[in-house]
Amino acid sequence: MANASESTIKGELKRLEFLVDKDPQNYEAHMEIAEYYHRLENFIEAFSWYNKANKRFPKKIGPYLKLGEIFIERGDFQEAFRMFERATELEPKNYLGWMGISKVFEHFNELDDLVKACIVAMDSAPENPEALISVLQCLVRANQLERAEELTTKILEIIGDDNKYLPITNFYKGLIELKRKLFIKAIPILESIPKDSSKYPAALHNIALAYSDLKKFDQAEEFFKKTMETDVKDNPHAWVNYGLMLEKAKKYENALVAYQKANELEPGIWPWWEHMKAIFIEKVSPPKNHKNLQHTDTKMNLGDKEQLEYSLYLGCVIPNRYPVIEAATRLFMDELGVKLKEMDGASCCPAPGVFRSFDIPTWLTIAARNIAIAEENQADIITLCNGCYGTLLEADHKLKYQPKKKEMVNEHLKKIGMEYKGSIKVKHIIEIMYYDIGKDKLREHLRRKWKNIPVAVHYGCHILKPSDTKPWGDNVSEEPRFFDELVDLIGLHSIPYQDKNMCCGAGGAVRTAAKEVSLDFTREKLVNVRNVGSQAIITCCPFCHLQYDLGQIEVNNIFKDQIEEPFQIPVIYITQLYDYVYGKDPYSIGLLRPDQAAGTPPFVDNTPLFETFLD
Ligand code: 9S8
Ligand code: 9S8
Ligand code: COM
Repeated sequence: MANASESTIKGELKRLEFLVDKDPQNYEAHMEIAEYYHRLENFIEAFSWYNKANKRFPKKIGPYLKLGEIFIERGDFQEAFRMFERATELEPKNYLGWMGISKVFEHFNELDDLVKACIVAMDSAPENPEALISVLQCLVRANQLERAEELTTKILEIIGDDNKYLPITNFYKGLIELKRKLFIKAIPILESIPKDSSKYPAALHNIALAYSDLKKFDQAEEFFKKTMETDVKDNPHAWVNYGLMLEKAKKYENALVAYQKANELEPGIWPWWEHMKAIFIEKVSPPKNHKNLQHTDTKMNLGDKEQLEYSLYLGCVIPNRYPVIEAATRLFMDELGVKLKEMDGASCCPAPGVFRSFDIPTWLTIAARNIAIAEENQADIITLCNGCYGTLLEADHKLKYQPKKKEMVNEHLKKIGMEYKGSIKVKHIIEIMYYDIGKDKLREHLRRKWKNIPVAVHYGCHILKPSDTKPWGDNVSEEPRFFDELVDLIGLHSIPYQDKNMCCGAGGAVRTAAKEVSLDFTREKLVNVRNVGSQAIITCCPFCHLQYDLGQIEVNNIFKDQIEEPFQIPVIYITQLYDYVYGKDPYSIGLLRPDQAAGTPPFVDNTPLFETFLD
């Protein structure tokens, strides 16, 4: 049969070529020939015919669009852009040109430009459902969920109830809710996608993910099984997703099979299956020299300067509640060749929102004692917590510039044989990453990137305010970017959300004194973060971290009736985020939990971060 149709095509091609020979001005014949070759995947011939058409009919938009498509297929996005740009110059109202341009922006991850191109495309074909659906797809990819939602409403109005575009429109509607982590809302929409729709397999897969996030593992498994009866079975990401779900369901043997399948399809896609096997199946501790745990010995190239070295100040929350932040940070610094000196005998900083609010001399003296310990180390302080940073930096500043205060604290410190000199600086880990290590160095150690997923960066209060003693530059504190830049650097996409600089709710002793009030802040922040489809919250303060992670569970209980669905937004500390892209094992850095022991972080499951929605 194939041969028969092939020979018909050959005949057809002969006839068309004859037409062109007879009349070189026959544009349609040129394009038909090219399309035949294109369909036969004979790109060279297709390209040469489109090119010929383009040269002979420079005012026609068709060849530009087709050449653009071929360039994209070949991965030459620069050339593709040139073609589509020319097409939009010829016909500014042709949505295909704008969609082509948007594909190029999507490839280069230029999300703002992508959205702009989509909007022009949308305005160019306001009543054409096919065009609008391409725009919809692109808005969902760019994570413009509110815009995308408006567009689905518009498309549904245009097409009515009974239309071939209904399933695909509903599919994106479901995907929008899924990205918002509104699983209970997403499932019925996705379930309405009929079997004969091209989106059916992706819908099955996404339903499986939703059930997995809802911890309804039986249903999740049922849908994964159905998914794997479709073409999705050749998608390695889908097998990783399947494995992650089985692992959560504690079906480790089956998870192993799924991971192996994923790695067969794409070597190295989920290298941690060996580790999972050791922990859960063989019940031995994972091999120490596991390849993902090995770190490079690259030392910082600091020119004449010596190796970077800091006094590690841990504060209270990390050792008591989130020791995994310490582990992740030590691994991170070790990878970069940064030396950390211990601060033996350090106490609470003391917390700015608590001690400073009650008694400044006491606050200052305790802070001075901590700084003096680091002075004995002769190494600047690295703080991993905004509150500790707030206290130690502020106290250091006061003591350096107000001699009377320095005298006062040293009188006290003398009694224990200590002295505050003012010989070192107090720094925050974000400051050290941004200024001392620098983006170039941070980039050098990358072994993988995060998928381009939208995340919400939370700065927290004490890293920004009071701004006069902070190192971020004039007027930065109102609209800071430095932390977002560090997050974007490793592949993620930090997205804006409402009241981004608002307090997480924990600080200033509010969590201790008025838990519900503090959690109400957190609830509001979580709503804002979820609305824009953020897949995680990134922190640089263990107290904020605790408030979002453990606090999220508390919000889900206390505000059950006010929130649409329970929140499930993973919370990641900055060094955990980096360790993962530096190839560290997710179990060792607390992203995945080796046992499900209640009462240990993370309280919100991080697995969804590694999952991929199919669209
Ligand atoms: S230490 Fe005691 S309570 Fe806390 S973590 Fe940060 S702030 Fe300083
Ligand atoms: S936000 Fe307001 S005060 Fe704070 S820094 Fe950390 S915790 Fe959350
Ligand atoms: C917040 C510290 S990190 S405090 O509660 O404001 O002191």
